[in-house]
Amino acid sequence: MLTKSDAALLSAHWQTARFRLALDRVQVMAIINVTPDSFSGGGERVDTATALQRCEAALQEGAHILDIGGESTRPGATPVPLDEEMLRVLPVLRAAVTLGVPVSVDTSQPTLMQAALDLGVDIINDVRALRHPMALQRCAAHPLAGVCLMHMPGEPGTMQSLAHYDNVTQTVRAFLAEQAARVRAAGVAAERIVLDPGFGFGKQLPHNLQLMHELRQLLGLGHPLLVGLSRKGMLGTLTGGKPPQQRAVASAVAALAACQRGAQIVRVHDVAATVDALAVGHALM
Ligand code: HH2
Repeated sequence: MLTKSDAALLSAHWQTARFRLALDRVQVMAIINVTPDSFSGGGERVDTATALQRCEAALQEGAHILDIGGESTRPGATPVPLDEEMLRVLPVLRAAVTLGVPVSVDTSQPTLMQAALDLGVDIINDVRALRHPMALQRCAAHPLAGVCLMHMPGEPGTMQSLAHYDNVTQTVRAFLAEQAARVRAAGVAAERIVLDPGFGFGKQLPHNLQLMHELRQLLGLGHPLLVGLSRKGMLGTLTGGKPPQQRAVASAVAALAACQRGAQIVRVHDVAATVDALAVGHALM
């Protein structure tokens, strides 16, 4: 549970392109993967109509934000060529921005960021924290778009070999502080920026657990925290080897635990289970 002094560090709003999101209630960000190779999915190719049905279902279940991505970043994933990522994602974004809710694009590619912002997308969610050349400039040139900056050492192909830390929380905190300062210095207002410790990205189970236990230490950075624990490998391990599609309960519990430590946005596959867990957790605690 948050102490009073921790609670004082929570943010009131997240400014995004079309919506100023009030963070007095946790924002549930639904994951819409338009990838044939996501760790959490069935390995099938997802067409635009199917992706849109998933968006509508997620909203019915209570999602507040749609996060649409065309590149798998699971450990060992190979990069997707830019034109393929654009082909997968842009038609879905074009339709999603008509649904009346904030839309996020999960990408590190500046060209796709620009195309998405031109379509009216609200948030750039970049697991590489806008470190590709021109990514920061594209976001800074927009007056309002929200950005999510995540901690990941190296690239998805190599990150698990970089999972060595003296103190993972201190390393992640220092990284996020530096990236947020860099993004603010480029002209992105503080209220547009959220930070994400990057659970599972270049981290082993003990690192993920330590980060979760010490999540409050990231509150003092002055930005809202977004966490993505949904269906991740650590939950497979903790549930005795359950496959990704059977990790909904574990994911909802993990989301609630993160929110009790100050996370204000949760990125999830299982929206209905998460919404229930947060509602009950909020009422009981
Ligand atoms: N995790 C994944 C992808 N994008 N973005 C943020 N901000 N935080 C995360 O933890 C995060 C993320 C990986 O999960 P998923 O999209 O389900 O899998 P894949 O990358 O295999 O498509």
